[in-house]
Amino acid sequence: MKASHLFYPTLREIPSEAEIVSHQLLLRAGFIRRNTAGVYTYLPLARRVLRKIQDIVREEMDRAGGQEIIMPIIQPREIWDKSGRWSLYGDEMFKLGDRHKREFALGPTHEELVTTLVDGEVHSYKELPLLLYQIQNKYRDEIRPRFGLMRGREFIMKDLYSFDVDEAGLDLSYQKMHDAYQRIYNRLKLDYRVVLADSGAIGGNESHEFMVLAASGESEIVYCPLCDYAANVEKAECSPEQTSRDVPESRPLNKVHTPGQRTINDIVDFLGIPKTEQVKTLMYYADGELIAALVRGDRELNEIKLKNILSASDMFMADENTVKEVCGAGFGSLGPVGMKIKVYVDLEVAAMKNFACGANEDDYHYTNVNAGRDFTAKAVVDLRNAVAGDKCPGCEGRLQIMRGIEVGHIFKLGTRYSEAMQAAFLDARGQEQQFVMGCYGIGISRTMAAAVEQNYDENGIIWPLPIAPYQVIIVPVNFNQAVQKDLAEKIYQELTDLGIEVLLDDRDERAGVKFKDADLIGIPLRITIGPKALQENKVEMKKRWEKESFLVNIDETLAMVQSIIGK
Ligand code: 9G3
Repeated sequence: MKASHLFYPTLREIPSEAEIVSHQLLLRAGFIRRNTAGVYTYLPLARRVLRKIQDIVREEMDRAGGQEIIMPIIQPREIWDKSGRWSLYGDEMFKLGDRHKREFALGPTHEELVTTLVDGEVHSYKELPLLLYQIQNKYRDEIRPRFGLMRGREFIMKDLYSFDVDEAGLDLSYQKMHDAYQRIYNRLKLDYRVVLADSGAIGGNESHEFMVLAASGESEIVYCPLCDYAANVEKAECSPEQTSRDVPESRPLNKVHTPGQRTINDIVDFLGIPKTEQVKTLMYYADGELIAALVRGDRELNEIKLKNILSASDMFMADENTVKEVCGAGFGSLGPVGMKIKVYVDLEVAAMKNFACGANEDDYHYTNVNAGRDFTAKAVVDLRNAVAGDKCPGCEGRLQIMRGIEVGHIFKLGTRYSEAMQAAFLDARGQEQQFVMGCYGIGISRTMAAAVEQNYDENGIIWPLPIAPYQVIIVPVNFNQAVQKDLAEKIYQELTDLGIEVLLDDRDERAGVKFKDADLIGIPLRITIGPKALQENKVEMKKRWEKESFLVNIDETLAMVQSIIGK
C-alpha cells in the first residue's frame, strides 16, 4: 500500500472530546471518526486491525467446535415478549417500527433469536452439543456513550451460544470457551485476568469476565496476590473479620440531639464517633417496594449484590421526598430503629455493637444501637463492596484492587432461555428436554481500543505485531531522490512478494512528518532509506517498541525483516 493512496486523516491536536488515550490516538492516527454519539466509522487502518482480531477469534472459535453464522440485527418484538425481556432494558434497547407498524429491536444480543432458531431445527440429543457464533454489530442505547469505542451504542461483538443436553455438557462447552478465550487474549498479546463476575439481568448462574488491565478501565477488580482468586468488585464476596476481641456489652440506647448534623462525617465531628462505629441507611425501590439497606459508615453499598438478594428486576434509589413521607426524616437522619419497612443488613453491621445512626427524626441520632434488641433485620447478607485489604475468601491473603476493561464475558445460562422460549429436544429415552445453554461474548471493537490502552507511548500507538494494520513501513527520507525512490520500491516489492504487509510512505512530505506519522499509527517495524546510510550501502531499521534504531546491510534487509516479524 502506498501512503499517498491510503485514506488515514491524521490530526496534530488531541480532540477535546477524547478523554482516554485509546480514544485520542484512534482519532489522531486516522483510525476512526465519530458519526454521532457512540457511533463510529472504522477507517481503513482500523478495518485492518479489526479483521486481524476477528480472524484470531474465528480461528479459536472454530478450533473449539464453533460454527459461524450471521443472525439478523432486526429482531421481532415477539421473541422478546416470549423471554419477557422486551421492556426489561427500557430505553437501552433500540426499537423501530416497519411499514405495517410492527415493532422490532435492533439486536443488543441474540439469546432469544438463536434459541428460537435452534428450537425450530434441532430435535434430537444426537445433534448436540451445538456451538453457533457470529461476529456482528450490536446496538445498545447507552445513557452516556463515551471513551470512543470503549462504550459505543453500535459496536462489534463476537457472540457464541452453546446448546448441550445437560449441565455436564454445558460445563464442557464452558471450559472449552474459557480455554479458547485464553488462547485468543494470549495471541493478542494482552495483559488480562479472568475474574468471577455477576451474571446480571440475563440470569443463569456462573459467569467469568476477561479483563484487560488498564488504569482507564471502567471495571474494578479485586484479586489476591497469594492465590488465583480474582473477581469483579460487583461479585467479590466479603467475609467479616473474625473479631477475636471479647464482645463489648450492649449499652443502653441513647437518643441525641444533633441539630443540622446530616453526614457520617458530621457525626464524627459532632459526637466524636468514628465512621467504623456508625451505620449508613440507604433507601431503594425494588420492584415497587421501598426497602432499607444498612452498611457500616465507611463502607459502600454494592447495588448489584442488593439487587440479586432481592431478585429485583427494577431497582433504584428512593428520592428524599418519598423517604421523608415514609420514614419521617431526610437522608441524613435515617436509621433502622422503629423503621416500618424491611431492613437488609450487611454481615459486618450485624456483628457491630453500640453503633450510631439516624433516629428517623431530623436533627436526632441514636447511639448504642444493637441489632436484635433495637431493630429486627429482614435478612443479614453480604451487601458491601470489597475493598483493598479485605481478607481473601480463598486464603489468608489480603485483597488488592485494580482497574480493567471488560473485553469478554462468558455465562452459564442453564435453561433460562430454552424454558422461556419452550425450546426442547428429545433425549435418548424419547423424553422432551430443554436445551442447557451458555453464551460467550467478545467485544471486538472494544478489544482494539483496549490493545491501544496497553500499547502506546508519547509518540502514538505501538500495535502488537499480530494485529498491526501493516507489519512494515518504508520511509524514504526524500522520495524525489531517484536512488532512494528506486531502493524503496525494490524493497517494497520484495517484501510484498514474500506476503509481508508493507506501507510505503511515498508522500512528498518532510522526513520528520513521515517519522511522526509512522510512530503515530504504530507500525511495528520502520525501514528508513536515507542518504547517510546509503553511502555505506545500508538502510536504517527501528522497532516501534524500542528506542534505538540500527543499521542493516541492504542485502540483509529481507532476512532481517523476516526474523523480526517472524514470517
Ligand atoms: C438488552 C439490552 C442490553 C443488554 C442485554 C439485553 C447486556 C443483555 C447481557 C448479555 C449477555 C451476553 C451474549 C454475548 C455475551 C453477553 N446488555 N445483556 O442481555 F436488550 Cl438493550 O448480552 N449475551
